[in-house]
Formats: sequence, C-alpha cells, structure tokens
Amino acid sequence: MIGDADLNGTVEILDVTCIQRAINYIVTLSKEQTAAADSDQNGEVTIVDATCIQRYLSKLKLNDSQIGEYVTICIDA
Ligand SMILES: [Ca+2]
Ligand SMILES: [Ca+2]
Repeated sequence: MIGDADLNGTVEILDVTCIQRAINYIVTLSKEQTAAADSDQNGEVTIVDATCIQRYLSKLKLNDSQIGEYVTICIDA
C-alpha cells in the first residue's frame, strides 16, 4: 500500500516517522518498504514523501496522490 512504509497494513503517523528515520539513516528500508514509502512515486524516498503522508493524514488529500491505495509493487529479485 502506498504510504505504508512500515508495512503494517495502515497509513498512519508511524509511517511518517519511519520515513524520517530512513532519511536520517537511522533505519534501512527494504525494497518493499521503499516502494511503499515513495508516496509521490518519484523513485526515491525523501522528506517530500513524509510530507505527502502527513497531508493525507490531515485529509488534505492530493489529487495525484496514491497514498492508501493498493498497487502492484514490482521488486527486482
Ligand atoms: Ca503503516
Ligand atoms: Ca518520493
């Protein structure tokens, strides 16, 4: 699910925290987590992705946002 950086099935503030930790190299995201955390789908996990999720949680849903939607995630073997 897009935005679900910790892969627990829901998009919540913990996912924002998870992304912030990844940006600060406190934690390392798996490929699956990285794909889910990349909320704006630009290929990299940045503070913008954390901001996108915060907006989603604040109900300021972006028109082009796929946060909260299930998508098929392609992961290289
Ligand atoms: Ca989550
Ligand atoms: Ca991104």
